[in-house]
Amino acid sequence: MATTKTDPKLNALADDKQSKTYEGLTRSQLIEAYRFMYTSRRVDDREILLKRQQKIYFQISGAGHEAIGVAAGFCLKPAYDWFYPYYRDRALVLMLGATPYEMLLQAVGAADDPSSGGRQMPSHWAYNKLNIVTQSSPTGTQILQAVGCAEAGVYLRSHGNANQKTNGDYRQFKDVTFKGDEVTYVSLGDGTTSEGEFWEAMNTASCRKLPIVFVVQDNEYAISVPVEVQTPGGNISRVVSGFPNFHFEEIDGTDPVSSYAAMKRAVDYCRAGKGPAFVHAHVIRPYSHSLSDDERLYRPDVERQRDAARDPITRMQMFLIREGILDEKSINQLEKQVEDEMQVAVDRALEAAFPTPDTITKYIYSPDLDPTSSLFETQPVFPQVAEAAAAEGKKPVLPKTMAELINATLRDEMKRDERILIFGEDVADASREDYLKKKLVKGKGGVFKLTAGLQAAFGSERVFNSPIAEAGIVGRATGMATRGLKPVVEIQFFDYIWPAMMQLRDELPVIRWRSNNAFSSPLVIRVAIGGYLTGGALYHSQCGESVFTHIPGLRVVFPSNALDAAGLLRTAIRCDDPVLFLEHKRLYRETYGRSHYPGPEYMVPFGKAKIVQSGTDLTVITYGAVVPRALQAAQKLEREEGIKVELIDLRTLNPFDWETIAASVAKTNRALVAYEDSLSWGYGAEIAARIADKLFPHLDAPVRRVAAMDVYVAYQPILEDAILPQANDLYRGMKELAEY
Ligand SMILES: Cc1ncc(C[n+]2csc(CCOP(=O)(O)OP(=O)(O)O)c2C)c(N)n1
Ligand SMILES: [Mg+2]
Repeated sequence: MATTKTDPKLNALADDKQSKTYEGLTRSQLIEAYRFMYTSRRVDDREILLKRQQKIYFQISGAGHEAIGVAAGFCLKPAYDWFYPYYRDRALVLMLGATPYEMLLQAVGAADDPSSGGRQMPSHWAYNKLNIVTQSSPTGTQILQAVGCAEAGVYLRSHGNANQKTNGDYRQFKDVTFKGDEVTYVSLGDGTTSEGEFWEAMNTASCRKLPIVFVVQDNEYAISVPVEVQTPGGNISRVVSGFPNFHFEEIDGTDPVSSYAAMKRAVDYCRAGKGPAFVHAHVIRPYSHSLSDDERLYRPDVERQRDAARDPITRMQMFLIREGILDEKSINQLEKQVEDEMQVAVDRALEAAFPTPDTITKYIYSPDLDPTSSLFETQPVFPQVAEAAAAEGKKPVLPKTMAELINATLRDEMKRDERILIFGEDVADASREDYLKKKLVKGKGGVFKLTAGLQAAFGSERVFNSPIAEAGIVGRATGMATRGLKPVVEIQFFDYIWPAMMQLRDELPVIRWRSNNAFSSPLVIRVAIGGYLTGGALYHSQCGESVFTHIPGLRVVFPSNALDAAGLLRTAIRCDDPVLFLEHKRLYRETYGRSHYPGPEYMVPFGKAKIVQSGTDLTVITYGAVVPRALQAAQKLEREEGIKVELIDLRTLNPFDWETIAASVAKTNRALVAYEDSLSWGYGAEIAARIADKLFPHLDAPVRRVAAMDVYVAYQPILEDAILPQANDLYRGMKELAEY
C-alpha cells in the first residue's frame, strides 16, 4: 500500500489503547483501511453528482467492493508488484497511491488525466509509476495480459541480461524492471468468468505455476444477469476447484479483516513461487451497474435491502466502534477530513484544462522510433557463396527460400536480443525437451518449420509451445511486451486468428494511445496466410488483411519474396510498434524470390514499396502472392502487346507507400490494384479510392481492381483456380485497362 494519510492523532489514539491486532492488522491500519474505503465511496458519490450536473460524462462505481480492495492493498506493493485492476477497484487503486484528484481528472476528461489524457472513461486505471497497467472496457481481456505480465517476471528472473538498455532499437525506449518475488494482481467480476479468455488465463497460470493472484469480485450480477446464469451452480469457486497448482480462497469480501487474512495467504503463496492463487470474494453492488443502469428494473427491494445490510462501509464503521478503535466523534472527524479534501480535489479537477484536438493522433504509434525512417534502411551483405563455391570447384550454393530466411532472421535476432521470446502452437522443436537432449527426436519447429531448431538453440524458456488458444497467444504476448520483452509469436493459420480478435482490435494496438503513451506493447505476430495451395480449402487459405489495416496502431506487413521477408521481419522485431507479419504459405518455398541470407543487420523500412518492374503504360499495385502472378502477366503483355506495366509491390500495407503509387500513376495515368482477398471491401478498395480522389487529374481510365471472387476458397482445385485471381485474370485486367 501507499503511504498513510490518516491524521496521526487518530492513529496514536488507536494504537495507544492496546496492541491488539486483527489477523495481523493494527488498529491504525484499520483506521487507514476505513479512510480509503470511505474515500473511495465518496469519490463515487461525488462523481455521481457531477454526472447529474453534466460536468462529467460517465460514471461507474466501486461501491460495495471497497473492503476486498483495501485488503489487497495491504498485501501488495505499488511499483513492485503488478496490477491489472478492473473498474470496481477504486479502493485498491487509491490505496496503491492514486489520488481522488487524479481520478476526477479522468472523469472530467482532462489533458492531465494521468491514466489516459482524457481518452478513456473514468475508472479505467493506468498509473505507470505504480505498475498499474492501462485497463480497458472489454470484460476479461486484462486477464490474459496479466498472465503474460507474470510470465515476463518469471522469465526476467532467470535472464538477467534481458533488462539491459540498448541503443538503436525499441530497447532504447523500453525500461525493464522486475523484482524476484513480484506478484501480478488481476481482478474481474463474476460475470466475466464466463469469458473464454478467463479460462485460457486460468489454464496457463495453472500449467506454468505463475505468481498471479486472480480476485473474482462476485456481486452476483453482471449488469442485470444473475450469477446462476453465468456460472453452473452459481459458484465459481466450486467450478474452478479442480485446477492444479492453485491456492484457493472463498471469502466475504465485504469484511476487510477476513479478506485481508485470505489475501495475505494467497499473495504469500504466489510470492513464495508455489503457483497462482484464486480469491473469490463475495461482495455487493449497492448502486446500479453504472449510471446508465437502473437495477430496480430487475432486482426487488427485498434483495437490495439484504445487500445493504452487508454494506462494507457501515460494517466497517460498526466494527471500529465495537472494537473501541474509533468512536463516533472521531469517525465524523475522519469523514469530514475526507470531505474537505474531496472538495478541493473536485474544485481543482473542474478547472483542469481539456486536451486539444490537435493532440488526437499523438501516440497511435511510437513517438520515439519511426520504422519508415532511414534507421531501418540497411544494405544486404551477401556472403560470397557463389564465388567461393566456384573457386573451390564445388556445386554453387543455391539461394534460400523465404521459409529459410525467416528462420535465419529469427535466429540472428534471438542471438542479439535476449528479450525475444517465441511461442505459439507447435513452434517448439519438442515440448518434452528430454527427447531432444537424448537425440531421440529431431524436433518439429512449426507446422511450416519456420521456427525449426530455435528451441534447441535458445532453450525452452525462450521458445515454447502454447495451448491451442489464440486469444491466449496474443493476450499473453501483450502482457509480456508491456513489461519490455519482445514476443515474436505465431498464429498457425490466418484462418484461426479470430479468437484473438478482441486482443487484436481492442487491446494490443490501443494500449499506447489509450494510456497517452504511459504504456506500450511492441511485439510481432507472425501469421501464415493465403491460398493457391491446391487443397487448402476454406480454413487454410483465407486472406483478410484489410480487417487489420483498418486498425489504427497496428503495423501490417506482407512480403512477397525471401529477401524482403528477412529485411522486414528484422524491422518488425526492432521497431517500437506492434506488427502483424503476414507470411504467404505459398511463397514459403516458392522458387520465385529466393535469396542468399542478407546478413544479420539487413533491414527494409516500412512504408517503402518496391518497383518490381518499371513501365510507362499502366501501374499495377499489389503485394504478397499476387506479385509473381502479376509479374508473369505483365511480362506476357509486354511480349505480346508491347504494353509496359509498372509493377509495384507494396511490401507493407500499414503504412503504405503513397508517394511511389502517386508518382507512378502520374506517369502512366492508369492504375490497377490487384489482391488475393475477395474483391469487395478489400485492401485494394482503399487504394483505389485514394487514387480516384487524389490523382483524378492524372487518370485516363477508371481505377480497376482484380481480386478473388466474393466467396470462400474451395477445396477442389478447379474451383480454387476460378475463385482466386490468376495470372490470366491479371493479364486480362491489365490489357483491358491499357486499351481503355
Ligand atoms: C466483452 C464485453 N462484453 C460486454 C461488455 C458490457 N459489460 C460491461 S460490464 C458488464 C458486466 C460485467 O459483470 P461482472 O463481470 O460481474 O462485473 P461487475 O460489473 O458486476 O462488477 C458487461 C456485460 C463489455 N464491457 N465487454
Ligand atoms: Mg458482477
